[in-house]
Amino acid sequence: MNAAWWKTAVVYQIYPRSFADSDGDGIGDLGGIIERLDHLHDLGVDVIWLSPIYRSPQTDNGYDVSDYRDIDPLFGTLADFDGLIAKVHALGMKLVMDLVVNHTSDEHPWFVDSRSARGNPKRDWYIWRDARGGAVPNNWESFFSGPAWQWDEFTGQYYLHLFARKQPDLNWANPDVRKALRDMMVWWLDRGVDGFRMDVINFISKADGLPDTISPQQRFVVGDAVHTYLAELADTVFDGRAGEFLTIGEMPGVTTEEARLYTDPARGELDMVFQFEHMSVDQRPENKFDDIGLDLVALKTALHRWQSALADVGWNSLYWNNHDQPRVVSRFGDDHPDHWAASAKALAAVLHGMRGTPFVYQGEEIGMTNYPFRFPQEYADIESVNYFRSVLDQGWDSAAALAGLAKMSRDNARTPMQWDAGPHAGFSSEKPWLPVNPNHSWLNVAAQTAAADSVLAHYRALIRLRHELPVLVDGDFTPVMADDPQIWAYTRATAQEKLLVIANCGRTTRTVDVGLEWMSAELVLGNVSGTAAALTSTSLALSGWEARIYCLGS
Ligand code: TEU
Repeated sequence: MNAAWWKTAVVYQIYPRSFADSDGDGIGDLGGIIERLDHLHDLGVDVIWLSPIYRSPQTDNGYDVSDYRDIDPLFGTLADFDGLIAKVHALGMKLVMDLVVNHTSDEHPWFVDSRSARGNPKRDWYIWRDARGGAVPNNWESFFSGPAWQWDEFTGQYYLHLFARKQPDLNWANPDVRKALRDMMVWWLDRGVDGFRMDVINFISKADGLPDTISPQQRFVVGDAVHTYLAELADTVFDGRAGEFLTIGEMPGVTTEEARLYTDPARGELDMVFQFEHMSVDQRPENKFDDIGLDLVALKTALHRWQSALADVGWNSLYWNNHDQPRVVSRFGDDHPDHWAASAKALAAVLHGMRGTPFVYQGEEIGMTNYPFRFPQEYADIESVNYFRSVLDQGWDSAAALAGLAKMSRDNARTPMQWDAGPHAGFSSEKPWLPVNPNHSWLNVAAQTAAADSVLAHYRALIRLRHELPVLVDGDFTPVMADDPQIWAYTRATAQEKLLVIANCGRTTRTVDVGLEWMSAELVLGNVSGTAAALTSTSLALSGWEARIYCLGS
């Protein structure tokens, strides 16, 4: 078995604002998380990753930090946090914080000082530039629509913001910035935190001279100092504690070649990264809200590429969902009530069977689906709100934009966790900040907790298999039927065990021949009740969205 503890772990992501509300303000909080820890312990997850809970004006729901060393009153206090981490550790789980250090809020004291005067000592903590030809310094674009530069009248310069105007980018080239951030990270580790998920950490180095981008798919030009900065963090913040902590780099656009370097244990930069290749197969590169539909072979090819690229060095994260992505059942599965559960289980099986650390996003374990958004005013997410405003400003097709938002908006992942069929789905005693999906009347934790054939039971079983079968951690990955447009199949093998993971990713029954090798193989997990415990024929008839995992040799 691999030495690194996180190679046998499963991580659960909580978006605190939408998880559970204990103080009746309609917004999730730390007290709500504490009340629901048993659900996570019963699920069997090993690590909890919290999306940001730092003090923030909430322009980007906490990804705009105004005080790195305090908890936002929306979520509670530092004392509440200390109570949470004590309970998480008492249950044998670990807690990872979301580290948002590419940018701060414009209300952070550092930026308030920086913007106060050109000569302020903190001016160079952010990225300020003069106008070029009376306009923005270059052609960089924000991820939240519009230019990535904001004019500051008071000091007569622009500042860079790759995201919202209220999220100015920090200048990582400044050693004082890096020192202040390192000190903050150590402060949290000393408080008991077990690691960090590092927000857009491959954005922290910008190209010298801030040159114009040369392609419409590039929003800005990355620099070449990310490895240097990460190595510096490893040598200082994590020095002497290597192996105890989990570091995950969120890296939009990262390539397999770069990821091999970032996650190579010999380099000690990161344990794993979030890559985005499989999250863009159904989106036009220039516009994520322009849904081009799912090509299963493209999806399989993307994930298989990452399996082979990191087979001999480095480590994969495995995810379908997070707070930025639409719900996978609606996106890559089939959220029709007749196929919803089977497709949720099938997608879970093909992901959790792969080599890497699986991440489960809140609500994924019960198969939560996209929300039935219809009107622009229903959206809260700044990315969605800004996008629709830019569609109207440009005179583009607003109906097409609304259809794209309904499919891809981040708000699909942020509707309240569905605990039960009661008012507000048991999330809160009051009207939540974002509407609850009406399907919570039947799609909720309470309805699945005791059901042996529920999506929740299937996730519990997959997580248990991850803890019990070494081949799931160490086994080689080999695609099978890679070009089939409906069947997703692969094997995992060590010298002692071999698994066949196979799923029918469509509604129509498919019969496939798996070869003599699999005769008498043992069924370790299926998603259709009554499936034979062992294979008696090499011909498998898989019903719509049926998935099976067979094992030889255990
Ligand atoms: O997201 C980084 C990122 O790439 C986003 O553009 C994300 O991929 C996009 O919203 C999906 O289309 C991180 C956080 O996860 C996100 O919630 C923040 O809004 C963003 O950084 C800025 O901190």
